[in-house]
Amino acid sequence: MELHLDSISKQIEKGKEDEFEKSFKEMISTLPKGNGWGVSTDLCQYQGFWIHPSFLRGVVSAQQRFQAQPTDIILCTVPKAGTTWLKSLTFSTITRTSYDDSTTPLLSTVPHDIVPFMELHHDQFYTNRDRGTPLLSTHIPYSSLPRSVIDSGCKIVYICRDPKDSFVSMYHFISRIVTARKAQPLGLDEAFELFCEGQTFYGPYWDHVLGYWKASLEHPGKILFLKYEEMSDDTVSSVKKLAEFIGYPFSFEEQKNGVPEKIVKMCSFEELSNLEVNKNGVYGKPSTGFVENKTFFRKGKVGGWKDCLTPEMAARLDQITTQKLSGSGLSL
Ligand code: PAP
Repeated sequence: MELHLDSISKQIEKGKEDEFEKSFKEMISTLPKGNGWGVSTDLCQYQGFWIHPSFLRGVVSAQQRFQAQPTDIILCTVPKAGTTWLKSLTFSTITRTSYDDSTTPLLSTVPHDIVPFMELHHDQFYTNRDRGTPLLSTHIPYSSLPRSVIDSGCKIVYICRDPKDSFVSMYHFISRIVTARKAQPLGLDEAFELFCEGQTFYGPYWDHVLGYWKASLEHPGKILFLKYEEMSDDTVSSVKKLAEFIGYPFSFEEQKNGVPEKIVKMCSFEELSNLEVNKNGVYGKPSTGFVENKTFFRKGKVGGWKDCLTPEMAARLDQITTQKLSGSGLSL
């Protein structure tokens, strides 16, 4: 009898999946298409942002089915602004009484596999969500977040970065992926033009940042807004602030024993990028393709754009940034 019920519920699930797939395909065919930077398919413009179709499936699925819990902590990031770092720091902060620097799962698992990514692991979230830690991550823009994320009152941590560094990071990341797939990557000038026009992964960059910035001003207790540059400048203070915000503050005793400093060291670019798993492992799924873990660790520097952009390019991006952020109270 139980077996019979099991097979009926599997059929119902399969029916729902087929229905979702059909309506998703219909919807996607109506969306404006944009340059996909040499990655197999075009980007789709969905609710004002340019998204790769394989991630868009996850965005739509999450919008329809993801149920946030009030205890969730969602790491929201604009791509190439410090997701890998933020995942490592937050995971280590939350699990610090279970693991230390010699036992942490970060030693053998890429940070992206430690904190699930909503767009990629959406199928786990509405049925059999792993409740091991309350952490999830996403690049979904604020205005497109699943309704339950807003309604549940769960905490959101957002990180952004100087668009010049994010652009350069994205350009190298995509070039490495495209080259690994034996295809032709975009030239720097072409990629730069697309980025300036807003046609980048989850772009326009500035709209993504402004969405979370404005929301953080409206709901300061719910959204913590971080900048990569400030984290680099004083990582220990940033981690203490993060810990406090997510409800895992460091005790006086822990601070005296240098626990925040140990977490910062363990999650530093130097430590993580030298781990075997991050030098030789791969991340992804057959449906979206695989990426070498080492592509998430390039230079990890503030101002690294100077090696890649001309002064004219930098001035142009700065000018767009100033214009877009004007009156918002935010500077990047
Ligand atoms: P994602 O959006 O694809 O997840 P994300 O982790 O946000 O990528 O950004 C990657 C950048 O963070 C890389 O920057 P770069 O290209 O300018 O070097 C990467 O080097 C940097 N990064 C990764 N890990 C760390 C870390 N532990 N500390 C500081 N920066 C890091």
